Formats: sequence, C-alpha cells, structure tokens
Amino acid sequence: MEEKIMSKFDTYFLMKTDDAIEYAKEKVSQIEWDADSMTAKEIGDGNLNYVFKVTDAKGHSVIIKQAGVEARISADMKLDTDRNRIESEILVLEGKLAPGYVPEIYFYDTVMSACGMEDLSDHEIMRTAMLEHKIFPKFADQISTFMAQVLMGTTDVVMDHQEKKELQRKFINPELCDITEALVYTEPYNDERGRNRVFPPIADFVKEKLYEDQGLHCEVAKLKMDFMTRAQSLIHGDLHTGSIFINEESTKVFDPEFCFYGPMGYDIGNVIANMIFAWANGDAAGAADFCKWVEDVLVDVINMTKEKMEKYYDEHVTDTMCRNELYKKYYMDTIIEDTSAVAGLELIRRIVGMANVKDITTIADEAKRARAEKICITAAIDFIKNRSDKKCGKCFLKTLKDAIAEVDAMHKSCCSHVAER
Ligand code: SR1
Ligand code: MG
Repeated sequence: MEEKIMSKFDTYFLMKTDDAIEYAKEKVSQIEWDADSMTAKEIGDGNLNYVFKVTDAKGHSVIIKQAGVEARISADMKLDTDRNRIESEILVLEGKLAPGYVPEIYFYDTVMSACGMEDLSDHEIMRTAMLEHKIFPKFADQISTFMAQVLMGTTDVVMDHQEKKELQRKFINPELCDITEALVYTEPYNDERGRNRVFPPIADFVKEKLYEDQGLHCEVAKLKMDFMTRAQSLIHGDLHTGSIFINEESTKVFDPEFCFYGPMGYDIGNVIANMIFAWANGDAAGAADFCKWVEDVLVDVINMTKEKMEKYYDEHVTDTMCRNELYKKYYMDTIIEDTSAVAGLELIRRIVGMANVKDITTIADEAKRARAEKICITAAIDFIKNRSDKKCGKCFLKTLKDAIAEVDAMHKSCCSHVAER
C-alpha cells in the first residue's frame, strides 16, 4: 500500500506569508518554482478573506486565497470556511458559461479552505482604478456579456429543471446570505445592531429619509423576502467594483463567495450602484470626462444586458410555456425592475451601513461628501419606490440627474433661509 506523505497542510490553520510560499510549492507543482527566490505578500483588502500573491524571480506567480473562520472586518462575525469551496466551484462554472471573464482556478483545497488562481497583475481592481478616474471603454460591453451569459444560462427557463435544482442545492449559501439579509436588507433602515456608520453631517437626513419612512420599510421588506425566496438564477451575490479586475482590454469577475440562487437583478443592480459611487467620487473631484463616461456606462449596462438577455432567451429557452413573447416581456421587465430596486438598496447600505466604499469615504471635503451621500440616498429611494417605472438605461440616468437637482435645490433653499435671517 502506498504510504501517504504527511504535510503541515493536512490540518486547517490560517496561513502567514511564509506558509503561503510552502503551500504554493506543494499545491501548484505544475509551476517549476525557483524555490530560493520565492516571496509572498498578503494583498487582500476585502472584508472577509486573506489573499497572498506568491512570486519568484523567474516571473512565475499565483494567487492563494484563504478563508478565515472569522471576517476580517469584524471578529464577531464567525463564518463557515466552506465558502472557499463555493467560490472555487462557481468560478469554474462561470468560466464555462462566460469563457475569459473569470480568473482560472488551478486548485481548491477543502482542508485549508484555500484555492490557487491565476495572477491577474496586468489588471487592476476596478474600484481602485476608478478612484484615479481611469476610463475603461469596453467595460459596459464586457460586463453585460458576462451577466447575460451566466445569469440567463443558470435559469429554469433555459436549464433542465432537475439539473438546475441540483445546482441550487450545491450552492446553497445560508451564512453569507444571512450577512446580506442583515447588511443590505435590514440594518440600513433601523440600525438594529448599532453597526451603522453614518457620516455625522447627514445624520438628520438619514433619520428622516431612511429610519422613519414606513412606506420605504414596506418596499424593502417585500424586496428582502424576494431575495430570500426567488431562486431565479445563480447570482454572484456581491458584484461591486471591488469584485472586478479590469484593464483597457479585459474585464474579469472574481470573489463570488456570496453566490447562490437568487434574483438576477441583484447582480445588475450592484454594478449600477457601484458605478454611481464612482460617479459621485469623480463629481466631487471635478473629473468631468470620467463622469460622462460613467453616465454612458449606466445607460449602456442596462440596455446591453437587456438586449443580450433577450437574445439569449430567444436562442436558448427550453421551457415550452416560457417560449411566449408576452411572458418574455414580463420576465425582462421584472429583471429591470429588480435591478432598479437593488441599485437603490446597495446605494443606501454602502452609505449608512457597516461596509462603506472608498469612492465616498475618501471625499475629503465635508460638504462635498455630504452632498454626494445625499445624492446617492435620494436616487436610491427613487430606484426602490418607483422601480416599476424603470424600463431602460435612460430611466436610470434620469434618476441620478433628478437626485442631483433635488439635493442642490434643497441646499439652495436652506442657504437662502440662512441668508434671510
Ligand atoms: C462582513 S462582509 C461586509 C460586506 O463585504 C462584502 O464584500 C459584502 O459586500 C458584504 O456585505
Ligand atoms: Mg468580496
């Protein structure tokens, strides 16, 4: 009988950089590592995991991502490390549905709850790049292709129903869904766990617009139950601009550990909201060309995703009852309506909730940041309350423009009151 060679990686522990080097040598043996020159750096800046970049002097490199038993953002948040398996398996599946749009996974390891993936150092994290107001002309086309192919390709209208249910079972993700249910669908409206981070100059605005509006709470409750019960599509579950690697030519989606079967507007709405944060940062900095590009992206992402989904629908729908033009229109309208609602939810939770975004928190001027936050919240409320009016890309841009006008008018009237006194 062959004797199993013992390894220090036979039992789970949280790796440090030296461990990551040894780990890469052992697990990524297809690379002929130059052992003496290998180095590792922890490069993770997300809220949950540890990410090591391991390189050698011969130009070899790999990314090792490991899940810890508690979130980086808060030691109180205990999490199942199985999320690393979920993430690795979904990336492999997404790579099949949308080739070239996700990093290649070399291996994953359910003992160390870690995976090894392609190093995308020729790309940048999109949020970071947009903080420098860089423009990516191919983004709308590429992200819409990714979303149309992955989201439509995993629905009941397209897939064999039993195979779909098997995927749904495999990717059930209760712990990470629980985080979203709390951080996106609950706490921004009541701060029930005292974890919200509200920028003090807008505290009164938040109280009136978010904490005290029962009508808004009712709409968010409807959306929360929908998120929890509508197993429409295998969604990424956290498709913000920190989950996207980008350069002028290419877009790669990563970090899908929140994936599960949910409403597909959740992903599209996240992209929209996070582009609005980028717009707000550019606007505060006076980056006019960048803002114009973001405005075009808002319109194009909605229109292109819708068009590509409609085409996918025509070409791939297998359910005979769903091969019906009226149902197709209803289906598409619902996706755009959900997209609008989720854009609103994400805008709100990143402004007042526990997990803020740098696009907003790095606006140094207090008045400009307050204005940016009020614009995001005002647009968000319209996206949620009037979601059924949103039919195309222009409607999304109009919501942003109307919010700017409303906030500026509020400010003007407030200033004129002060001047009158
Ligand atoms: C505790 S994790 C906080 C947030 O970071 C992730 O990226 C998700 O967006 C989550 O809501
Ligand atoms: Mg993440």
